[in-house]
Amino acid sequence: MPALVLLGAQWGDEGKGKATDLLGGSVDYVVRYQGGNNAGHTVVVGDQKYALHLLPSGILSPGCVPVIGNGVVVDPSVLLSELSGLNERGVDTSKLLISGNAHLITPYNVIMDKVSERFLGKRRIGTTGRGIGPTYADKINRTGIRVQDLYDESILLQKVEAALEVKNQLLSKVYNRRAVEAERIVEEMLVHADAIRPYVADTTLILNQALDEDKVVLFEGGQGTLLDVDHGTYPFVTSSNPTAGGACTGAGVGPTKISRVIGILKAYTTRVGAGPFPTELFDEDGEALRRIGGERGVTTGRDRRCGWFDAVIARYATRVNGLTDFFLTKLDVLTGWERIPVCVAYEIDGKRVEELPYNQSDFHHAKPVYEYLPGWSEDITKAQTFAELPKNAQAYVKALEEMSGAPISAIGVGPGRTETIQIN
Ligand code: 2SA
Ligand code: GDP
Ligand code: MG
Repeated sequence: MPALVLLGAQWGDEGKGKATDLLGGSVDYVVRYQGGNNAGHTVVVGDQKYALHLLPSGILSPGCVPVIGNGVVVDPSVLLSELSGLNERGVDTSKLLISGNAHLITPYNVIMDKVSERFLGKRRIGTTGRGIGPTYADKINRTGIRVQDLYDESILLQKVEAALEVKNQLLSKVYNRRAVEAERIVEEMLVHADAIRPYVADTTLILNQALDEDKVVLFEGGQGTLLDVDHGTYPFVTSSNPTAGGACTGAGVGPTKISRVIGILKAYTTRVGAGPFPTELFDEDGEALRRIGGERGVTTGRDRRCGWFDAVIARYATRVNGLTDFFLTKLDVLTGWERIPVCVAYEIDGKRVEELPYNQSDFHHAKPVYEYLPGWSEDITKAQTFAELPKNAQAYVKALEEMSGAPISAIGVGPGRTETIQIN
């Protein structure tokens, strides 16, 4: 099984960091293929907690080569501070590889993200304000700046000037902001060039050679399926493709190489930022999930919106990603409820709908149809096998598996590495 993809099956924050770290010991390369430092992946190793934003979670596994693929957007100053933070804690980061084709988040892209959100007011997306959307917009608009441009000063200046032509008009005439000077931007960007240079590589070539040698490559998604710019709840999405296909374009590896696609699935649902969320709770149950689950943004510190498990979304994730299996996370958070509602279908304009509607207005109107599963009160955080779970917890997992359309191969019962039940 040379190449596998691990991705979020809901709206992100399902526990991908922990899952990647778990597999880290048995893989040779861990590759981020989209997104940037909007991600917040938490890994708990013993009594140490790491919050990774841009770097792949595999960086914490000593035998593993961490790779930032061409599909990622890189903020150089964030990259270097994340690296030095890990170095201070004794983590070796010297094996990191960064694609020369990855796009750079420039200072003006961060400004554009923040001012456009402010300008949108009530209609804002609720972005992380890290410059992600404007950087991908520049990439598609062919006015982006790539990592390799840092090593050719005259080309860098020309590209920055071209990128600023329209942006400076927008900044001064629409957003009422000062225009940005190209020379100052170039100066600012070059400050980091030498420090990044040792990591820059032809990552597509390296990964394909590794696969030819039967090395194991894990592609780690950021955000989640419903935040995908093509398959998510557009426009309330991020600007990249966290879905499985994104791993191919974001790393330069063909789909024939991928033999396993794991969806990380939380035992309930959360979302950060604006947009539709059929099972969202506004009562004390939502508050309890947030408190017990520690549902707070790892990057921005925002409270996450919380709701019950939504099987329609899980089925959709199985379909659009071709999932082979799920890791179910945070089952322990549900301990203590007498009965647990699970959304099995939607009611839209009086009709029962089993599959996620492609029409945005239908999804906004979707009301959850709940089935109620019996809860459990025993502490499950020490369980190491499926048989050790209380009968009702076992039944909950089996019901979710049935509704979601792919087998569950691991269950998280706590944030630590060892708090995981492997099945088969
Ligand atoms: P952006 O900044 O352009 O990607 O924002 C667009 C939408 O994508 C959502 N988004 C996220 N949702 C969940 N988790 C993410 N990472 C952080 C975390 C989020 C945080 O791990 O907690 O700290 O707030 C993430 N990144 C982007 C975002 O909320 C917008 O809805
Ligand atoms: P990611 O973005 O998908 O990597 O997820 P985040 O790190 O943003 O959020 C997941 C949170 O849940 C982190 O605080 C993890 O430490 C924690 N976590 C992961 N798996 C489990 C689990 O099975 N049980 C509990 N209680 N916490 C978990
Ligand atoms: Mg996260």
